[in-house]
Amino acid sequence: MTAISNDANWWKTASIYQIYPKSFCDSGSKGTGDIQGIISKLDYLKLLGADAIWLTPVYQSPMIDNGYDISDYYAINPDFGTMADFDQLLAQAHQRGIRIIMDIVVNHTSTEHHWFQSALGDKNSPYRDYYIWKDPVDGEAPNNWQSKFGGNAWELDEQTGQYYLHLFAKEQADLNWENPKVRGEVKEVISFWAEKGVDGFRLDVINLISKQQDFPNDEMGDGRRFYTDGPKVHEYLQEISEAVFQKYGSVTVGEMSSTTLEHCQQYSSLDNKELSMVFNFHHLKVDYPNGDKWTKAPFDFQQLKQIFNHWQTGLNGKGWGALFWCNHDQPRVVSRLGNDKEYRVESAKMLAASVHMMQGTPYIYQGEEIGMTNPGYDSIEQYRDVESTNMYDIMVNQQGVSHDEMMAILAQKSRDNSRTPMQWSDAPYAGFSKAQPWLGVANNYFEINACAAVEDTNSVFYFYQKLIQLRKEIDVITTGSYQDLYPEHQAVFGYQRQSDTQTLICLNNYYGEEAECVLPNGFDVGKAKYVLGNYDDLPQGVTQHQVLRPYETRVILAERVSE
Ligand code: TEU
Repeated sequence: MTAISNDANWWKTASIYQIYPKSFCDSGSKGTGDIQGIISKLDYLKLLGADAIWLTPVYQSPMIDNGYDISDYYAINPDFGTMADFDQLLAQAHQRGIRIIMDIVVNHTSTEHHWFQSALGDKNSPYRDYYIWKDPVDGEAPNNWQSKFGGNAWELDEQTGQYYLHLFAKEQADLNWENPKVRGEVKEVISFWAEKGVDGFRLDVINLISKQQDFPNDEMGDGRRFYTDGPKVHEYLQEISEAVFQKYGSVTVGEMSSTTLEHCQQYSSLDNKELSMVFNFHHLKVDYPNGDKWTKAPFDFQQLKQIFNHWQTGLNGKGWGALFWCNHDQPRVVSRLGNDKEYRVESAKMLAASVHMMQGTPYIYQGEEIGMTNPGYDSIEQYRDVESTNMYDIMVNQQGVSHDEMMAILAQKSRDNSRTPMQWSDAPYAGFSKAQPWLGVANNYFEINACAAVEDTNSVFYFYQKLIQLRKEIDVITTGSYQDLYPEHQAVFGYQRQSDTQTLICLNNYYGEEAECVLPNGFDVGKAKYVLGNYDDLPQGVTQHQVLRPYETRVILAERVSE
């Protein structure tokens, strides 16, 4: 048995593995994953070296948004199993030294939640004020705020003539955090899971909880500036943190939609008054030209480097960030920024090293560790995601975008790209289930699967394993400052991490042709050594002049030896 360490800062050298249960492993033949399936794969996660699992929502839910629409915070969705299964998962993970982080969705609830069911149609319901209701303006929605999933963000309650706010699907009603009773309920929910022994929480879109209370029309945009990092968000987070997170010593990661560095410095400030760390998404908008996700576009490499530089230097010594490329809302990174054909293995490893050698806590999304790709769906019937199907309807049926154009956009941008079943083996349905899965498996599972990866010492899997180990062995990865070495370079993303005793350089060629760069003048190559690479024939000594092969990554360490 591996004991769970009691170091309060364990998460600063940890790597966290994200599980999307519906697509992870089906212990039976339902075609959807479940908790017993997760339990059966804990040894695999142990072999990888994961310190913790972030489990996306497994609560009772009508699954309009795959669990991000919670109808009961205290119950497990029977599709995933029972509370006893959950308790078993927690115990079995802890036995292996793996912690569990639960996903908490408290910006909104499902409209099937009993609070909303009572509030709907009844202005006198004790739960009416749990949600945000407004009268129509000139017979229309109260303002022009847009739902993140397309269309106006207000839905009419015909019986009372008032509208409720939903920043996501209309089945996800926003909670009214101004109401102290709502904040009380949130504390109770989180305490319930903390009492069970859960180690931490990932807080869904938590920087959207405080809305500007006059709910103005947005003449310049979709309304987000009136509720993103809103007026009382820090106050509310401090309140929850003091009442729950600090009491239980929970690690917390806030998902921050369209946030700023200044706010994130405060959300994750080192005095731990709000959250342990933050996810921001700016580096994943480099293929959204002019902020528009719904268009097919190459990524902007220079912008990517600038964004990392901004966040790495800006959080150092002030706050803490999550490091990641992939999650259940993002396309597969090897298809997005790498080359998922000729250089799939090389580019998957290079992309992994480029973020894992930064400061922060890395998150690995299921399948990323074996270099899973986008599935390349070519028919709209293959998509399940509410955002994708809504956007198809809006863009094709209402805005006149052609079907073919939209299919190309979805193949690049849809959230279903990452939600395809985990590829465990070359058995039917990739060994994910004995039955037809709820979402089609990518047809490359014969070659790309966990069994094959575990058997091949050169696989992407063992590269991730090594990255996880290096973070534990080399202090500068956690503590060092960050400097972008070649901000203008057209192909190389190279940065230096520096502490009093160590210098680490991470060089990454983001393209399919050879690229050259020169190590900084002050860097003593004589004292340096390669600690990691994605080609198996690294040159002997480190040289000042570096020639990187297609998608090559090299990690170089120099230590100051005391005389
Ligand atoms: O996502 C929040 C969010 O705003 C985005 O990731 C969003 O899904 C994407 O930008 C749309 O283009 C979180 C969850 O991770 C996501 O799965 C949920 O659908 C969403 O909140 C609502 O709970």
